[in-house]
Amino acid sequence: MSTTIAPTQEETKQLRRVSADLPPTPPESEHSDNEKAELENPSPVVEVDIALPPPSTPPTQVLEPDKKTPDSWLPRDPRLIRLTGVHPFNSEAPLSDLYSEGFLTSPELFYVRNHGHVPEVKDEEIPDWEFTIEGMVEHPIKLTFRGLLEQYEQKTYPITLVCAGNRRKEQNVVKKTKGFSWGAAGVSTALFTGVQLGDLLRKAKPKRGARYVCMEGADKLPNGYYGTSVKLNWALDPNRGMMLAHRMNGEMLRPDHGKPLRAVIPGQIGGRSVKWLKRLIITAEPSDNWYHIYDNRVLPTMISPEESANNPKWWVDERYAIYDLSTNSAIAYPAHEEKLCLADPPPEYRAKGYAYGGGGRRITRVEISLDKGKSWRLANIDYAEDRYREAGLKQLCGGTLDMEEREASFCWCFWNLDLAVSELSTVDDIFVRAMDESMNVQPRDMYWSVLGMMNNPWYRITIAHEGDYLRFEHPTQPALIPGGWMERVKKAGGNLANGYWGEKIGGEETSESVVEVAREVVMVGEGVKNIITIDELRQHDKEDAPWFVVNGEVYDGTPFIEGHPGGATSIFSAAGLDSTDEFMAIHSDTAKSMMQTYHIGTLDTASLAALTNDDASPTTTPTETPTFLSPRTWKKSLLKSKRTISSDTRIFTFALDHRTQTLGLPVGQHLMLRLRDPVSREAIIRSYTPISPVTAEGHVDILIKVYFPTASQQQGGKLSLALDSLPLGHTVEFKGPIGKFEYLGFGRCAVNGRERCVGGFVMICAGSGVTPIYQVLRSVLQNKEDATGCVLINGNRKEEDILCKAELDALVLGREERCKALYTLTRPSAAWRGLHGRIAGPLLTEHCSRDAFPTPADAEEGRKGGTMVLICGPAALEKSVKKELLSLGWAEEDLLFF
Ligand SMILES: Nc1nc2c(c(=O)[nH]1)N[C@H]1C(S)=C(S)[C@@H](COP(=O)(O)O)O[C@H]1N2
Ligand SMILES: [Mo]
Repeated sequence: MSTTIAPTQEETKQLRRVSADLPPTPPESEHSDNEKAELENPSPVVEVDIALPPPSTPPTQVLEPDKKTPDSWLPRDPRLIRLTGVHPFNSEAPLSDLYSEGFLTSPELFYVRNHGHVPEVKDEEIPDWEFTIEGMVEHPIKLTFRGLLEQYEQKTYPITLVCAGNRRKEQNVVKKTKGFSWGAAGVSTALFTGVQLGDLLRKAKPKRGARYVCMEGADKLPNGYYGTSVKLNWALDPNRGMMLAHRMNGEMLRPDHGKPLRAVIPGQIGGRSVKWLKRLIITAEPSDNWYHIYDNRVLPTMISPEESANNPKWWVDERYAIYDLSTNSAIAYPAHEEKLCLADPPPEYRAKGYAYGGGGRRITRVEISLDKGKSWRLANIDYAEDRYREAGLKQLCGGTLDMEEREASFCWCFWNLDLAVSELSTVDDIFVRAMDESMNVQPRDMYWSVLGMMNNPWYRITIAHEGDYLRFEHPTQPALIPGGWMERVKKAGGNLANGYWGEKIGGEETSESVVEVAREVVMVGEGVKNIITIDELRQHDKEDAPWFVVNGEVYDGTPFIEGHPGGATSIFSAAGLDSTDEFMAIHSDTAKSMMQTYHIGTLDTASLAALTNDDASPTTTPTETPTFLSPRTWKKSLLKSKRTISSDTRIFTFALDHRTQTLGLPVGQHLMLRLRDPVSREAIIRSYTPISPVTAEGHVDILIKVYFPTASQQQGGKLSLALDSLPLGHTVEFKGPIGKFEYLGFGRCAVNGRERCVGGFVMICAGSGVTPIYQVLRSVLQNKEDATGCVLINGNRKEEDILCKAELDALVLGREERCKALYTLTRPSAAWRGLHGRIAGPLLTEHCSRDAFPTPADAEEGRKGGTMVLICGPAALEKSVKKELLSLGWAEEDLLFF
C-alpha cells in the first residue's frame, strides 16, 4: 500500500523538532542474501516492503445516536457496530471490513472499548496536557505533552491491541456472562508512536520494594477514574515494548483511542493500555482501582454470577487477573452467510483469517481441519510484523523504528489455505486453531467464565449444502445481531456444551427445547386506525390530557387519572413519552387488557423511532439538586454496599448524587428500579419502597427478597437475581416517585391527591409487603406530636421470615399506647409467643375493629377521625383480606392497597 502519512502543520513542526535529534538512517539493508531469500515475500527492491497504514478518512459527522450522549461532540465511523446500546461507545468493525483493511487498521475502524464518556481535549490544549510519575520513586516527575516530545526519544512500532472480551458472544450463547457480546473483531493493529515506558520510569528512579506501575486515565467513571496496573519489571524491560503513545498510524491519536496520550501494553489484553493517561503511580501492590479488580479477570468456571457478587474474595485474587493474551485465531473468509456457487466453481477456495499469541509469543502454526479435528493441515502464515524487523533502523511517523533486535511478536498474523472446492462440498464445517512458540494451542472446548473473557476455542464455521450453493455460517454475530450456527443449534435443542458443538453424538437424544409460549394480551382497541405523530403526542405531555406510548400504540390516560391504582402521578410522569418498559414490567394481564379502552391510535414509524431514540440516552449526570428522584427520567445510582439479612434477603445501599441529597420520596410512595440485562439489554423493572427514612441523606437502602429458582418457578425472580449478582460499584437506575397514597403527617393523608384526615391506621402486611408499611409507621411514630394510632398485623411463615422485626420492635418500644404490633405465624416454633395462623377472618374480627379509632361520625368538626386500613402483601392475601373487611362492615374507601 502506498499511502503517505500527512501530518498536520503542528505535527510537522513537532516531527521536525524530534527528528533533528535522531541518528541518521543506516544503509538500507543489512540482511545477507541468504536471509533475504527466506523472506516470505522476496522483493526485488532492496527496501523492505513494510505495510503502511490503509487509506483513512477521518469521520466528520456526529452520528445521530451520539447526539444525546456526553460524546455528542465526537464524529465516528458509521460502519462500527455498537455493542452496548448507544453509550458508552463500545464497538467493532464488521469482521470482513476489519480483515480487508490489512495488517494495519485505520483509526476509524479500530475497535473501541470505552467504560464511559470520552474526555474532550482540544488541539490547543494538547501541548500543556500534564501527566505525573509518582508514588515510590526518588524523583517524582510532572511532565507536559510538549516535554514528552522534546525530552524523550520517540519510537514507532506496530502493535496489535485485543480486548479480553474478543469472541465473547460465543460464551454468551452458551450461557450468559456478565459482559456484552463482542464478535471476533475486538482486535486491531496500528503503528503506535511514543516514548518507551522504561525510559520515563528510569528517570523517575523507582525505589526499592516498588513492584507495580499503576496507571490512571482522565475518564471519570461511577467508581473513579479508569485505572489498572502492570508489573514494574515488565515496564522497565525494553523487550516488553511498553510505551506511552501519542500517535496512531502517523496521526495524532483519535479521541476514542486516548487522545492525546495513552499507554500501549503490547502482548497483553487491551484493558491494560490506559487511554487519556494522567497518572503513573509506582507501588508495592497491584492497583486497587475498581476497574482493575472487577474487570479483566477469568474467574474459575464454576463461579456463578451470584457467587461472584456475594463473595468479593474471587475478585481480589490476583491469580485470576489476566495479563498476557491467550493464543487465538478466527476465520474471516469464508465470511458469515457467504455463498459459494458450485455450478462451474473455481477449483480452489482460499480460506483466510487472523491469529495472535500472548505476551509476545509468536504464532508458529495455524491448522485447519475439515473433519472435526480428526486431522489437521498447515495453513500459510504471513507475519507482516517481520518486515518491520527487517526494515532496519528507520524513521517512521515521527519516531524511530528499530525492531531488528526485538524477538517478541506483538502483532497479529494472517493465515490462508487453499481448499479444494470438491472437498468443501463434502464436509460440514471448517475449523481453525493456532499454536504459539510455547506450544500453547487453542482448546477444542470453551472455558466459560463469569466475565466471558479470553474466549479462544477452535473457531468453527459450518457449511450448509443448499442445491448449487455452499452457504457458510460463523459461530455468532456481534452484539444482538441474530445469526450464526451457535444460536441455530441451541434453538434446535442442541447442547452447545456437549463437547461436540451441540451436535448429536451417536444416538444421543436431543433435549426438547423448552419454549415458553407467552400469551399475548390484546392492548389495542378494535377499529382504532388513527395515525399519530410525535408532535401531536408531545402536545399531550401535561396533566390535563396525558397521552403516552406503549409498544408503539398511543393511549389517552385522561379517563383513568382518578381510578389508576398506581396513582395519577405515574400517568402524568409518562405523559408524552414512551413508557413501554415500565408499563409492561409493572402491570398485570388484567391491567393490560383494560388498555383497549384507552387506545386512541398508532404512532407513525418515524415518530416511534425518534421517540425510542429519545429514551436511548441512559446517562444522567449527577445533579446538584436537593432531591434525587425525577418522575420523568431514569437516574443512575451506584451500588455502595450490600448486607445479607438472611439466606434470601439483602439490604442494598445505593448512593445518591451527593452527600446531602435526599431521595425525594413522599412517605408511603414507591420508586421504580431498573436494571439492564448486560447481554440482551432487556430492561428489568420493579417497584420498591426503601427502608431507609425518606430524610436519609446521600443514600437509599432497599430491602429485597431474592427469589431463587425453584422446581415450580424455574426462572426465579429476574430482577432480584440480577441485583443479587451485581458487584458493588455497578449502577442501577431509579425513577419515581409512584403511588397513589401519601402520608403527610398528623393523620393527614392524600389519596390520589385528595386529602383526608384519619385518627389511626390498621396496617396489614405479609412478607416483604412490610416495606411501605414500615415507611408510614415510622413517620407516624417518630413524630412525638403526632397522635395518630396504629395497629400493625404482620403475617409470615416462620419467625425468621419476619423482615425488619428488630427495627419494628425498636420503633414500637416505649410507644405502646399509640401502637400495637401483632405478628402471626403459620409455622411457628414451639417457643413462639405471638399469634398463630393466617391473616384471616377470626384474627381480623378480633384485631381489626372499625371502632379502633374514632370514626368520622364521632369526630368533631375539623378534627381528625376515622380509621384507614393500609394493606400490602401477595395478591391472594390482599384479595382475601378485602373480602373479610368488607364483610366486617368496612367501607371500600377506607381500604388502601399498595
Ligand atoms: N482511560 C481508559 N482507558 C482504557 C479503557 C477505558 O475505558 N478508559 N478501556 C480499556 C480497554 S478494556 C480496552 S480493550 C482498550 C481499548 O482501546 P481502544 O478503545 O483504543 O481500542 O482500552 C483500555 N483503556
Ligand atoms: Mo478490554
